[in-house]
Amino acid sequence: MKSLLLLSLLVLVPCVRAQETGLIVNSEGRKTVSLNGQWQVIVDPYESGYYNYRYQPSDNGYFKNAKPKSKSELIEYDFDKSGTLKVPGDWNTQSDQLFFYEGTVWYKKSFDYQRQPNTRVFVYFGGANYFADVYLNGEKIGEHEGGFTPFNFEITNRVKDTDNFLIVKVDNKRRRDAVPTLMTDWWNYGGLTREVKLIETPSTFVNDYMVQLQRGSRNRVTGWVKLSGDKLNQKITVRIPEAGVNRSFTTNASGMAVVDFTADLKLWSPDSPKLYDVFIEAETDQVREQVGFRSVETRGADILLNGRPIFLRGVCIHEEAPLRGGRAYSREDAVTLLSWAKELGANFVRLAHYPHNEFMVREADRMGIMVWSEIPVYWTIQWENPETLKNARNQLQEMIARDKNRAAVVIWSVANETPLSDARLTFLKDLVTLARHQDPTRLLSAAMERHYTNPTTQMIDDPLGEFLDVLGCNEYVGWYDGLPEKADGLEWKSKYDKPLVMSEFGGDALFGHHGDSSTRWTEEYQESIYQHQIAMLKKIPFLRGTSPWILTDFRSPRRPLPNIQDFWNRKGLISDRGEKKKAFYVLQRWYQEMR
Ligand code: GCB
Repeated sequence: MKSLLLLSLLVLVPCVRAQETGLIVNSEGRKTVSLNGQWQVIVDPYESGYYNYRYQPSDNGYFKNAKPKSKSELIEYDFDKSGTLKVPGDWNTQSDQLFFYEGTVWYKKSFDYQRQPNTRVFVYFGGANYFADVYLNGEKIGEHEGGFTPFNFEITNRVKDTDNFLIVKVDNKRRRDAVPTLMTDWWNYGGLTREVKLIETPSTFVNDYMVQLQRGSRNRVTGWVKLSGDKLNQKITVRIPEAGVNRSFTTNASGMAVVDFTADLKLWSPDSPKLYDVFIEAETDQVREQVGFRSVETRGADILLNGRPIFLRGVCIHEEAPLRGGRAYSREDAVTLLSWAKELGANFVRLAHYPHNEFMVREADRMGIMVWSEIPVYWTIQWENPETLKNARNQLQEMIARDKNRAAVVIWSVANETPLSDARLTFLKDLVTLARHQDPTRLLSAAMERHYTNPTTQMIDDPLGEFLDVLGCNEYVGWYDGLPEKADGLEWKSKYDKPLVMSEFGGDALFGHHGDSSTRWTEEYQESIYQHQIAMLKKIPFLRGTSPWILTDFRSPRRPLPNIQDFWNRKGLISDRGEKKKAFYVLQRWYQEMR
């Protein structure tokens, strides 16, 4: 019996990730102190605040925030006399000088903090692009790689009542071995791009939990609760008052309890995005969250939501702030973007090409929009480099850790348009296995490779398809691949009996630029692509979703064409100023027909 329990623990309690002792989720209802606002900054292109002139890490870097103690002491920096930048926010759109900058910027924020007895304090970053070294009061407290996932460090024994200074070195230099690698088609916005806050918890606290319907079930909730602290053995209760759930469990010596109960739940769906107040109560702590419950699975080529076949009427979105440009980071940004998606008739969004800020996913939960979320394993990363794999694994784990309780998220995707090779397959299979282990409830996908077997047949037989639940394909028939009419004679075939989501298609148009439908860059050309594409898509028997590229124009250094692109990818159905192009209405009409 004991070994059975242990076995089920091993199966059900996959892994508690990365930051074992830290807060993984940004739990609502906790005491938090925002560190958003203006931070003092020093731009440091040669990293002379980090390395000495022999290129060795210096003991007296800028993180010491030193001040001359006498009139003759030499100190060559001064945060207090340098400029400021707003956090959250990218640096590129806050200063003309930093628009194309890729390198290091040092951020400093001073604060006071009266910690209550028997509490713990964490400093929490929603995201920093790309590499962050974090120092408190002159001492290093941690570092983090990856531009799009949250991280936190405990500062309980370091924080003082007054005059703390938090310094973060943020470096967004691209690297060949990083994830993403050197080449992307989006702007490398640098900085503390998401919220920064202090979070206070009791000394033993609910570190993390997962409560979701078991895959394939519509009334059995399974998951786990994990405590962190020195009183790990506790009774914990999961309550969902509106559904009459009040169940208690006991955590084991490592603070872990398996949660498993049945409940009569009104299920979450785009038509009825029901969220319940869920209380996780331990003896020493409690958290409250809004959680929706829904099942998602596949059967042959069908995607089933709550047991019923559904078509994912979607659109791709970059984390580009609507109207003002720059990285999106706020609830308002999320509401604007997702409202446009709704207006289009979408019930689904593909959040490309990295995990977006948490507001996007939480608003999608509230608004009833299904989400595909992915990591920036994009194009040609270093498949054979174990450090690159480790990095990709970590980003995947952090993405799942943050959003695993969001009903809106139905698909995790592990890669985008990666070229076929054995090394790539081994790498991506590893990510698939990891994702399934960490979250057995969701569907897995990737935007895969496909190829022509003859001029009119597109074949999906990428070996990765065998390991995925949903096939994703990007195609640009009518833009990079022939003219729009080419779609008319195309037939799609698949080696797999699995649903296909056409995860990208489209073409560029500058809003307000008009001409006939064969003139590139006009709204009419883009409109024609959508017309021919839709006619083709309707004929694909195993198609179960579409997320054309893309909701709004977004910045890209690869797009210099003057007066048309001006460093914007113009494939948006909506311009960077919020103006809807003709193709928007073509897609809207199709999505309305399908409702
Ligand atoms: C793609 C990529 C996407 C690009 C897009 C384009 O296939 O996945 O990141 O932005 O094409 O516009 O070329």
